[in-house]
Amino acid sequence: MKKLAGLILVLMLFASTLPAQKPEVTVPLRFDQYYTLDQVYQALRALNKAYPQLTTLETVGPSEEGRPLMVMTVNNPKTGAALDKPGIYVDGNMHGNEIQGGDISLYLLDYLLGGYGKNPEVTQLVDRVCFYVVPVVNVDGRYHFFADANSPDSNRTLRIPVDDDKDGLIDEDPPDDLDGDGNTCTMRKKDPFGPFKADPEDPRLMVLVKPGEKGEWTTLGDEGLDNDGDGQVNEDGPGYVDGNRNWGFDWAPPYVQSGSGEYPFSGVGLKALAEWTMTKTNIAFVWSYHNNGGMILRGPSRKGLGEYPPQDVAVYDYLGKQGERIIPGYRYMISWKDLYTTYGDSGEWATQTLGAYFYCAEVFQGESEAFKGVSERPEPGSPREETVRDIFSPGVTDRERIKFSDNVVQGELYKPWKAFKHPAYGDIEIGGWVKMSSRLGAPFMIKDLVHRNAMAVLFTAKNLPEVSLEVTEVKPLGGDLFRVRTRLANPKAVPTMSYLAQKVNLYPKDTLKAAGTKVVAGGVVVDPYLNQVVFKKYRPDLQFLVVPGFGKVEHEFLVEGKGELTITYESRHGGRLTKTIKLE
Ligand SMILES: [Ca+2]
Ligand SMILES: [Ca+2]
Ligand SMILES: [Ca+2]
Ligand SMILES: [Ca+2]
Ligand SMILES: [Zn+2]
Repeated sequence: MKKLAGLILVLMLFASTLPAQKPEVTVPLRFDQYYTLDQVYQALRALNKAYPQLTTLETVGPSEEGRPLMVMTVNNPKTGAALDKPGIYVDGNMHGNEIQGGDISLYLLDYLLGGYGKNPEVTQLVDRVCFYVVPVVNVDGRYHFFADANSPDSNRTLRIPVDDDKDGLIDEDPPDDLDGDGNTCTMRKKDPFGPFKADPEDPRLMVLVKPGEKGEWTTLGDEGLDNDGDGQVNEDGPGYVDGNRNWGFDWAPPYVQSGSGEYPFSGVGLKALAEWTMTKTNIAFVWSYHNNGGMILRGPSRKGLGEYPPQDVAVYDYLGKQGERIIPGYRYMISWKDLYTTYGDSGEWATQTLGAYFYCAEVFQGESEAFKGVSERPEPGSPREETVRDIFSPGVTDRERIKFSDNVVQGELYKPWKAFKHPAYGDIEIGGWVKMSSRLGAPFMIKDLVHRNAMAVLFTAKNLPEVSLEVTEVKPLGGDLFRVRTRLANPKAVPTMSYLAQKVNLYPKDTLKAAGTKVVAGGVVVDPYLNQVVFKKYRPDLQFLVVPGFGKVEHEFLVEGKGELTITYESRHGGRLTKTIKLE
């Protein structure tokens, strides 16, 4: 008994020294902080447990470090099998430090599932469309971003060891958290010949000296030591295979583009995910979430691939412009032209291999952390506004950001410079922007970001093909002969097959099949008023077609014999429909 009391006392003492226990993740999910990888897993399990009838939680492949890559499918089996409905795929956090995609994915899931049966729009959408959601593609990256000391820009890639400096040692000299605060900030040293001086407006910031001006500071890169004593500091950190340069379409080797890996899909998690997506033949649209800059990007990712067919561009333009309205400040752009060229990215894989439409969203605008009153803001669209726009942080300067940090989040985003004795550099200072800054909005702004981005996904999901099959005419032509006309209509923006997929014959087109009685002729009605039909020479009972966005396609069958005629429409992205009529 005494022993037990002693044990309890020890446990109590131990407990009192632990940091406050984090509350378990519960449904509905909260969006007032970023989820760690472990919390993402907990959130997915909690959603699956709360909505078992609508969700399937699967593990795809293990990552480089053996972590599960989790995929949640939202489908209502009562309204049909997942593969018989148009599908939309959403992923996030392919780059380890670009974590918001994980939170957007969780918000999307929570919103769809929580709204099902309550909000008629959501209910209708969940009944009609299948959602595949992969909150975290780079699971090792998300884990390490939270667990390790980092800068806002570090820890981007997959955990595939690469000897960056070709010295025979692998990942031997990463950045080091010298002051143990969980960040790898910036190092600087007093230097009258340095290129920087203190910013006269805010001495915590530095500005470049003008020609002839005396310098004050030299920057020495990310916080760290020369761990291997080779005379270079932080020259070989963990990995460097970029998860968004290692996909299996239009891949290029590292001498063309750094980070592409030794061969396409050398990332084991990426490969497993790609294989999984290839079994989901109904994926008609893909959204992939990165940060930052406030962009909705479409391909092509490289000029040499050529512009997409104009009908596809029309779909992108329509949905992209709407995205700009749903997420104010975001710009709809073309990735190679308005951002930069990439080889082997997931977007071109989705477009050219899955035959889906694809947007990459670069979420978070630095502008949301500007420190400006309304009278200090240039008129939107004015020449003055255009000149302050930097592609990744439009309309915000470091002077504003540091004031935002000081006054809106009480200094949490910026570490004041502190003296440090460095074994190689001597007396230096360490300070600057912390890990959870710059690319990541302050936590109080998370909900706005995740909600608006999830609503942009919902708008595209609502615009997935919604095909109806109508028999518009059954006309006896005398004897046993009948003329049957059908109309397949789609009131939504996305066609049942992208024009790019049609152009390269990526997979068979949709089919319309008439069965039951003898089909003597069949073809597409090119002009219903002038009765112009282009008949198909062979197998008239089986028509190949695509139902366009905001459009229709009509067919005519001449059939012989009384009885039942069954017309079946089948499409990868447009679902499956059947109509049976009686000929008498
Ligand atoms: Ca090395
Ligand atoms: Ca540090
Ligand atoms: Ca070194
Ligand atoms: Ca180092
Ligand atoms: Zn990215």
